[in-house]
Amino acid sequence: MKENGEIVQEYGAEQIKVLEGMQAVRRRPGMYIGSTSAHGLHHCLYEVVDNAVDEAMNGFCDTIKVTLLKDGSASVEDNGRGIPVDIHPQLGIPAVEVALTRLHAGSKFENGAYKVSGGLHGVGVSAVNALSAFLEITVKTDGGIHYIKFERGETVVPLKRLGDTDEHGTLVRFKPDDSIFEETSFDFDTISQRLRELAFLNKGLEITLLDERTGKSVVYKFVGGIEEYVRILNRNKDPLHKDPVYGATTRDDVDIEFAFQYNDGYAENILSFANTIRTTEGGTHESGFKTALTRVLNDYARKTGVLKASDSNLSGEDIREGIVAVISVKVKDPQFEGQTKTKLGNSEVAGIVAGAVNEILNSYFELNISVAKTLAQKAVVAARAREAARQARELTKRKSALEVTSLPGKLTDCSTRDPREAELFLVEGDSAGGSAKQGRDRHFQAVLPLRGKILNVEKARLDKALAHEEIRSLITAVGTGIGDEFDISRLRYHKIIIMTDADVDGSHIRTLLLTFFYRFMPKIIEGGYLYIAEPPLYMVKRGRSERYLHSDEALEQYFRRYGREGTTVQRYKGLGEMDYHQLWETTMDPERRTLRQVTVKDAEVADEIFTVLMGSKVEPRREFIEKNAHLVKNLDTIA
Ligand code: 0RA
Repeated sequence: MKENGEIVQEYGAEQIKVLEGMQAVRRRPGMYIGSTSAHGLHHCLYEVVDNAVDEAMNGFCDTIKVTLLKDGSASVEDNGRGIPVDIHPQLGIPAVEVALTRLHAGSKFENGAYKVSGGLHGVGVSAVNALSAFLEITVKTDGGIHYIKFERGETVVPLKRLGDTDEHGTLVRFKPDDSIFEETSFDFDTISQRLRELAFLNKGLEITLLDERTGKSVVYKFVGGIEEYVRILNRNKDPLHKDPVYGATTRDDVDIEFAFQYNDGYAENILSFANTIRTTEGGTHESGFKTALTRVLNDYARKTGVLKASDSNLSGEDIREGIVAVISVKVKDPQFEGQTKTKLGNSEVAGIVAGAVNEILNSYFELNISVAKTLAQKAVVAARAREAARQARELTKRKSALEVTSLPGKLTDCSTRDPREAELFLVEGDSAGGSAKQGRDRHFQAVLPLRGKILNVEKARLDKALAHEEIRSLITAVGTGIGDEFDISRLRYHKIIIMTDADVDGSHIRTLLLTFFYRFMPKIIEGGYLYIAEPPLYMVKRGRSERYLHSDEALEQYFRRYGREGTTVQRYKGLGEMDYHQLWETTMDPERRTLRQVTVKDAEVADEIFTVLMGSKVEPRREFIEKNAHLVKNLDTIA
């Protein structure tokens, strides 16, 4: 052992090293906190918050309060055990001082007892201390209230005992040094969002944000954790299954937690986190999750015959259509890679996560067969739609290469070349098509007849429909192309009007067309270019007067008002029953017709009806129709 004198000398050397460390941080702050912009500023606050969150993650605290003060400082208070204040055996100074003045101090805040540090990139709170005009800590622990203060990382008030308490917790308050930071004003919304995320990732943890500069405050607490997060992300969507699928486990020292729920949309929304840090670039945890999901659903689809032996596997993309998922892992030594250091690089994590998720999902789907079925079927529909889109693109590409501007032969075009005044009528059947052609105003009204073949929506899948010449003609006539080539500026008509019979076949073709536009040209609907013509159901004649009526209710009302006597009622079963003159008067003349603009909601409803109706399985179709009789009826009468 060394003699006393030598220890003092070493202590001095140690002190110099500490000061040099703090100065190094101040000289090159970017190396520690990324930048000295607003980003770096908030990074500092998160570093302090993460220490409190670690305490919560380890089960020692359940409340954190973040305060933005008027003097530009910020404080973070937790009700954890309190940062240790006992004297460090080797260094002879309080542990709290060691933690705040030694870079990567004592491995207490990065590794060691802290199995998983939320600390952003492990810079530690000492770097924050170095970059603060002042940083003070009040610790309640071991029966006492303790206080220590630093300026620019140097101890200015050594740890002292202020009084007694039987409470415990830590309060850290710091003011970023304005000679270091270009931006020194904390942003409420930015911080609020991060705290909300942390609250989701740590179920039950209550996090309060109070802005004393404005009086604004918010409290986050999610007892349901990431499962609740998924529900909230799907709040304005229509989920395909009631409860999110949830799993949590620890495997090979990796904590894994995931939740997902599908909606009836087409987007993929996966949020992944590693050690509570949002990994926007994904990484090994995310790919492990995806691998397992793809594997399990493919196995399921094969086992149950949703996929035939001759079908190729469902792709990951198809399987993830409509998913909302949150994946959170905690690993010992996270490696962050990528452009923005938001990609988890630890290679072993992929296999660990895949294995764990695989197991959990297999047993989940064994117990929840209906969810598995729904998801597998949804993926099959996605696969078909994707393939159909690809084929249609090929076809239109090939076509346009051969005959550059040639329009389909079936199209009777209008003479105007101004899309803003041009209208395209999609007419069911050749005979109605004939009337429409005769009755139209040829200056601005074009007619494209669609033949009955594609009427049988139940048997004709969307991909089959796309193989139809009519649908290809439609794509060419509209002018925009579909899928990746879609270009709204090439839209040839600003009103595309579906004109079909008011019967079951008419409703089927509407369903098909709405679904088609919704899936392949959604911007046509979003832009308000798609309409449905509403032809009359009846013509009532009395003497020389003729009245067109659009519904049974209108007919009843007519009888109530005028009586039945002397009237003859003609019921139109199809557009073909009207002569061209009547068709113009009742359904095509802008002055007299009724058009209904198609909304995205209409199209979504149609899409769901289509999805179920086209299914080859009788049982789900029957179930669906029974369950949604009102929707189907609605679609038959209004759409
Ligand atoms: C006990 C031990 C350790 C840290 C803490 C408590 C602790 C640290 C912070 C930071 C903010 N709030 C806190 N609350 C408690 C050191 C690690 C160890 O030696 O286990």
